Amino acid sequence: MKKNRSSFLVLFHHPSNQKERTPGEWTAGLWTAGLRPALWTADVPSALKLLLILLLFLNLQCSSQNEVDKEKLQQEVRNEFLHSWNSYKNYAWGHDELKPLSKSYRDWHSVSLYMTPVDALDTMYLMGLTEEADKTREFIAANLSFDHDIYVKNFEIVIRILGGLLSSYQMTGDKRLLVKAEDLGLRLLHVFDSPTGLPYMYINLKTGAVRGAETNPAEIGTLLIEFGTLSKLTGNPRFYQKAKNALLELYNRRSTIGLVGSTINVETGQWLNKNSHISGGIDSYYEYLLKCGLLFDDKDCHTMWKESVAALNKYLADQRPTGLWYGTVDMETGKRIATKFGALDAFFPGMLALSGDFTRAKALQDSSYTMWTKFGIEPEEIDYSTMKITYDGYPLRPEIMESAYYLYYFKNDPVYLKMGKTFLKSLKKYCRTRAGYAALSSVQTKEKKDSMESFFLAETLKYLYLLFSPRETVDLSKVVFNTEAHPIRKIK
Ligand code: DMJ
Repeated sequence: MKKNRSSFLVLFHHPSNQKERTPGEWTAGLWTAGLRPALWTADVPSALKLLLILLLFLNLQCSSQNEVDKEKLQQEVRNEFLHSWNSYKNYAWGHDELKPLSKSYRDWHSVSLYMTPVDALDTMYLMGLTEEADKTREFIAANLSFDHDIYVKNFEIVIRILGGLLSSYQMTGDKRLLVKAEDLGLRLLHVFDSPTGLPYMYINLKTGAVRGAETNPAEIGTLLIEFGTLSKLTGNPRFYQKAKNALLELYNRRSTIGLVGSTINVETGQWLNKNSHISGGIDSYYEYLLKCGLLFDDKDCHTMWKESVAALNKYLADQRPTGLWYGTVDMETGKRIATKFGALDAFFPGMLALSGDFTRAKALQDSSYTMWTKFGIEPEEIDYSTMKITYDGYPLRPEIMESAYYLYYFKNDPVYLKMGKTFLKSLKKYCRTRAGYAALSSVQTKEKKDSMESFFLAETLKYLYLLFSPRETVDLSKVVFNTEAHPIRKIK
């Protein structure tokens, strides 16, 4: 147990920050490097001396305002995590989610699956909240059970619960988490029992009965990181095979121009909606093509990603005066149907960066940032041809922070730290409550909603924390994040 834990934490150490030189420091450096005495003793008229001193002072002021104190911001994010987590503990302990306005709770089903604790556990370890994490891990190990007669959404349970258990198992070596993950995986396997092998949307955890034949690429294609890792850790190849087969079956139903639609029937394999985009319902299908190639060195995934992203860049990418966007087109013809982009689409700059396409990644992140700053905080969806909101509301989503993290990780450009600072400031200004953080029902009125999704602790605050942390905190050559930000270590 100890061996596993220490080997994983190698990827999560916190060396002291290597300070970058800011313009302010360079100026101050000139003083210590001898400019000051030279200026002071030179034969310069007093008025000019005064002017130079004033300019120097203004420069220092300006620089310190632009400077981003990473360590301070990292601690600030950690404090906000603790504020949210303690509020969950005070008002919703043992339930799936905190309701921050009514100071109560919400369960997704008739019994709790401890969505928030399982989702938040690896964030605590990453933040160094070890004592709290260990207590939470004990609670999960003692209480989490899947032996319930409830229908769950396969996708959500896989990314939040299975992903959370696997990641925390890899971090701690606590076998009890792996046993639970395997139990869950075995219960979920029936989801693939369709005539095509494409998974149904819902499954009964006790009986294995399935329902929901009409589903989408994200729910089909966002399973392989978790199921594949389960195979590697348990030695049972079925998990990998079933999830990989589903991915291939979906990919093989792409159009002749290489795109997938929004809705498909898993029994007939027919497309029911042919709108193609990178938003909710499709987004993480593309994410997993890329990441499964990286995590498992799976050549099929590499090929599927390369061909898919080429089609996305050719048909969905839309360069406008307002910036680069990715809109909606018909999957068969490539004809543009809508000019919509939203909070969920904001994951894509991160994927472009992870795949090495920094030009598009930077441009698209700039567009996402415009969307955030135009309204003070990002709306769920805008029409980028008019820059008007088409879907109000902000459910505390992480994608824009996720992309800032990847871009900063690879490019080390302080502009992404400044973006992060803005995100944190807006979150605190508009979403913070006395009991945790609340979603917004409208980003225009800033009216709050009684909801704090578990991904706020699993993803939003984790990516913000990592953005301000030393680069080495997570080694992206050894670790891949699942779509719920659970770090999964490559297994040889
Ligand atoms: C999370 O559950 C996951 O990131 C998923 O891929 C998309 N939606 C939410 C966050 O916005």
